[in-house]
Amino acid sequence: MAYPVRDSTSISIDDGTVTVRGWVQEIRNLGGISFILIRDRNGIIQITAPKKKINPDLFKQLTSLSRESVVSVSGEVKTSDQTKLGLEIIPLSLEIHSVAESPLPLGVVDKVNVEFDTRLNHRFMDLRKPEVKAIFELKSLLCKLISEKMAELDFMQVQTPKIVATGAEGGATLFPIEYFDKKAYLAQSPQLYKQMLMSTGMDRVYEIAPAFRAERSNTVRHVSEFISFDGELAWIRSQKDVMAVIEEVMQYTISGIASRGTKYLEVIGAEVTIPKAPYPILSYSECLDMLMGEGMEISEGEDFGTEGERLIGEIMSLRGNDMYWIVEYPKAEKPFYIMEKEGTAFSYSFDLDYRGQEISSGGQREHRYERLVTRMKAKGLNPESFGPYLESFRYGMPPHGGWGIGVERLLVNMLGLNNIREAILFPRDVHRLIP
Ligand code: AMO
Repeated sequence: MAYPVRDSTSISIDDGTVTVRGWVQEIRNLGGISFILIRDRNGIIQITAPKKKINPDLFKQLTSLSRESVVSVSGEVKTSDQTKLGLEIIPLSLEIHSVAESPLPLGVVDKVNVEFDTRLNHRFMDLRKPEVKAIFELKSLLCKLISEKMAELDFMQVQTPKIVATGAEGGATLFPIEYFDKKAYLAQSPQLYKQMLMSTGMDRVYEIAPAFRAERSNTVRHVSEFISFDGELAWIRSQKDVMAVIEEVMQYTISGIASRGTKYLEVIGAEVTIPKAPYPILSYSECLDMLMGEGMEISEGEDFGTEGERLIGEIMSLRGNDMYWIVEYPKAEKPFYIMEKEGTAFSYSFDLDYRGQEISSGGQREHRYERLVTRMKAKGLNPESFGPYLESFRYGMPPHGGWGIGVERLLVNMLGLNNIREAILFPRDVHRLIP
């Protein structure tokens, strides 16, 4: 064909006529001529219907369509300097697949500001907006980029159970479920399983899967269900080996979004900057000093909290760093599976922060059985409830470490969105279980 056609599955060409399939976005009736805009996943195309030149029945049908109805229109393609795409379609026939009721619960093109809750209540409609859909095109690309890089680094993709008998990240955020006659939970993280895999010889694994947290905190960064990108690798010499992998994956994915996601970034109006690498490494104590210097009331051993993280982010951004590590957290602050730095109050753990928000945490694990049990007990946990996990440490476990990255937090900070829910198709939080 001589004319340009969008790379789309909803357009087909047959003997010089083209058929477009999509949603009726808008109808402009100018009396002698009508314009109908049809939208599909890739964009919008204009149907130009001159009253005198087309079948009167067809004209009537076309101009009385309700907005958001789903149709197929066949016609002749003409180049046009009046449309963005540079072409328009003169209709020959119309097939109506589904008539949309009116009024619509939510406008797709209306410029009026709608409450986010209203948007989420009618999410299927909200997702028809190109700028909303683009976020999910980019999320899909992000997961693809992660998988590309992880495969290149020889990581196996794995799937671990999401129905579990024991939590790994503290009892407070566990969702109990009914599991036949047993008590079970939704997995907070694949932590115990990815570590168990280290004892099998699968020495580099990763997973991109849902994680569940009964988070009571109603914030723009916490949800009850998020996608966690987890990695675990054996034979590490220190946590630095883990950090090096993450840094490589982050640079690859962020650059990939910037170069391969341009089409969607333009729709959102977002610009992605590639963080300066290597990422600076700050110690917990350094961060504490920074915060005290800013007048924040915080004492040794305390978590920085949202406000503390934000302040550190501001300072780091003035230094030109969007992405930075925070290491040497007090061992009391970190989970039982993290290795202690012997003879100190610290641990071999890290957080990765992106523009003032923690997007990842991880570290070197305690792979020595006796010490692991001691650490569990010190944290008030009962080793018996971790039986199958602990068993894998008793018959040969290599040194290892890993991380968990919140995929939505990564994306939201990359795109400059202000609520994690913007990056979740159907978010779940304290107040939201539907749609
Ligand atoms: P952590 O609990 O820090 O570590 O979680 C890892 C990352 O997951 C994301 N995240 C969340 N995102 C949205 N809503 C939530 N409620 C939420 N909770 C966590 C964050 C966070 O940095 N097992 C360890 C990781 C490891 O050591 O391998 C863990 O889960 O981006």
